[in-house]
Amino acid sequence: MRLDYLTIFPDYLAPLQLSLPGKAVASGLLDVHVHDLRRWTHDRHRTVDDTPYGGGAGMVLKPEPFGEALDELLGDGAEGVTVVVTTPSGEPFTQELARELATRDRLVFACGRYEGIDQRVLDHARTTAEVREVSIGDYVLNGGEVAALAITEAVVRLLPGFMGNAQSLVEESHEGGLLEHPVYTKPASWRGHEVPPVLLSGDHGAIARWRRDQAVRRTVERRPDLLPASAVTGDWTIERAVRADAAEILTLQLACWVREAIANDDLSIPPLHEDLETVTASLADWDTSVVRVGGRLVGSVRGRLDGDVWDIGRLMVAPDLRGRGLGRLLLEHVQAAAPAGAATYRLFTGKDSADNLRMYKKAGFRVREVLDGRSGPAVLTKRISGR
Ligand code: 97T
Repeated sequence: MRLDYLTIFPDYLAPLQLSLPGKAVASGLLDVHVHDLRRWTHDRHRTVDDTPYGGGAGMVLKPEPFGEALDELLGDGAEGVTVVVTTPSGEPFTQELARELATRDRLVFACGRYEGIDQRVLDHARTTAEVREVSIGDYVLNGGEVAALAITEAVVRLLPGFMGNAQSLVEESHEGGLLEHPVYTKPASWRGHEVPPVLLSGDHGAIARWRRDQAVRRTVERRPDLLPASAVTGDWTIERAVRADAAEILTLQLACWVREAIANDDLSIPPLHEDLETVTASLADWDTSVVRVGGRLVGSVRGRLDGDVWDIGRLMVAPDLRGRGLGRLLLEHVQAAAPAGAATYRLFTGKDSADNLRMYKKAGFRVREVLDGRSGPAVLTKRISGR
């Protein structure tokens, strides 16, 4: 595979000559070329950037140097070549994309700096080669060089013949799967910390179960976004509540609003003081939905019309299933249930319920007022689009 890099800081790419890529170069597997973008400038100051049209801060990399560089590197036949433009606004770099790039004959990395590269460079390159704008994560770098290095390492280790990549099949479990379980080696006791005894038991079934459990726990804790929707809720259903649901709704309601009461330092909130009769009666006054997982009631929400306002309330999710999008799902569901006469959604939440407020704001709700002076709940509203 041939790799080209266009950069105004060629020294930044020195690591390519070292260690693993370096060995792959020595073995003839890789052909690496780092180019100083200024080679394709013609003025005395070797200018590569200019101010943005339309104004604004920062500088934009001029089209001419990149254009001439790509003309030279791509020639007219760019079959099998992918131009990789590293940019914070690119598609996310993943193991899947690494595998795709590893199938190409050549990669040409265009490392951006400043506010980016004149868009026409990419538009023009697309007329002859495949162009991928790629981001390595949601954070800001000074330039694309480090991103290009990260992409290079992930791609090169997948190339057939790259040292020790026979195990790569195993490692690809990362994509879409669970995070890895923790690992330990000798000694069994170190500075007062013990290796979990199950790993010393010789019981391979127990070890496999423990590792799987650890992997799931880590994933739930650190990367709930990796969990498939089915893992969020197993086999879930969302249905209109019936009278027989009242007791379970009350139980979940008490569990959820104790948390609310603590977060807002207020034990007087109504959901904590209702009895079964009140909840049962409310099912007649409100359009209430419940989510069940494997038969268990784990979430609920309700809505009802007040003039042209669709009041949303009692959005609750079982404590062990928080952070997996179930609340958002219920909120979507109850909004979709608003009848034709509704023009605005309205809901209440504790003014100090940070997680709730964040979710509602993300869904487009805005705080209108805080009732009862400082202490009361916040009222949030959102216009129903097109009404
Ligand atoms: O932040 C950047 C600045 C320039 C070029 C690339 C990046 C970047 O790429 N992935 C994340 C950030």
